[in-house]
Amino acid sequence: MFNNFPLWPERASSLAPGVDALYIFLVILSGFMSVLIFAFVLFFAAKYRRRPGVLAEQIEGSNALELTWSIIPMFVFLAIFVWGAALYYKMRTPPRDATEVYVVAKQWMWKFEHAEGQREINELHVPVGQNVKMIMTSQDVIHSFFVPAFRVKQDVLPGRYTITWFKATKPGTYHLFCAEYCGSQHSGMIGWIDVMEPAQYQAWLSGGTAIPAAQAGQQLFASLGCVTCHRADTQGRGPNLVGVAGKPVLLEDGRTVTADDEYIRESILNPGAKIVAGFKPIMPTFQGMVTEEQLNELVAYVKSLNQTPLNQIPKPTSVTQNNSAPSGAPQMQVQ
Ligand code: HEC
Ligand SMILES: [Cu+2]
Repeated sequence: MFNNFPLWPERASSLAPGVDALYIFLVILSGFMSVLIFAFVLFFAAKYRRRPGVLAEQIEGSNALELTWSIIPMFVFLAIFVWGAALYYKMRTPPRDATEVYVVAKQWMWKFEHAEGQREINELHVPVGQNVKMIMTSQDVIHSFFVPAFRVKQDVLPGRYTITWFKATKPGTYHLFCAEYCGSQHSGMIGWIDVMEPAQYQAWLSGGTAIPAAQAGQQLFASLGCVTCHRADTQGRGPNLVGVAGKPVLLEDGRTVTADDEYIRESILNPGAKIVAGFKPIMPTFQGMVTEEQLNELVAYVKSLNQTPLNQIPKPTSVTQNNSAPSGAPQMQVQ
């Protein structure tokens, strides 16, 4: 019935029904209150209209009435708060088993790199039913990653990571928008999320010879000289990075922070910001020496050290930076 007049974009992610339910609840509640208030206004306007010979009398307040209209709304607002907070928390917390996609936004395109190494521009292939975590940054100005069908919107900022996640529930092609005015061709900064059946997705993934992000990161780790300080033993001048990612790190100033994506990123760009306890601030900054993509690969590599010990990561056979395209997925390299 509403096919040509959709009130909502398609619901294609696990988060969509929850977001819509809260939204519908708020609309109905606001509508109900507006109707109620207008009804009372009209009713009282008629009831207490001016009539010849009738004088207005002073009506004192009523405690019962005041308490009722304070306490009932309080519980309604608290319910909205708890509901909204629970939903927000869920949206902000990527499940642990999520696969990771690195996103670099720039004027005016979206660049994606899968953990498996596939690179895409303005198009992202994901399997249905899989949690996908987006680790996003911008090369220039503020952008915003917005997929209405997933009910996902997250600002993408230069100089840091922002995170979002989704689990697509329906195969299909969904619009991706930039939702932050970012310059003259902002309106053209659009793309597609292709949600595929898992088998189809596996076929798509294996259609190329991409170097996994972590492996590309390992090459950089060697070529940039990180490996001279960060060794797989305890003899290096920097900390052994095996098992660091995701764990608490004790800092020289006594604080403890979690080594999340943002921490690892900051350690590379601004090593002096957080000094690991027991180490000297001798690590040079790599600001300006690595692209956003290379930074993502380094972060992916440091995280991969949790799964495989440093010396057991298979050595890449070729040291090419250009990945060839999987069939059906044109790939471009843009800096
Ligand atoms: C000159 C030696 C040196 C080089 C080269 C170096 N680092 Fe470091 N790195 C250190 C030291 C020392 C620390 C600990 C002090 C600190 O936090 O700055 C450290 C800390 C880190 C940390 C935080 C580790 C933790 O346990 O919390 C990460 C991540 C890191 N480095 C990554 C890199 C990467 C990636 C490169 C190459 C792009 C690199 N480092 C190059 C010496 C180095
Ligand atoms: Cu933009």
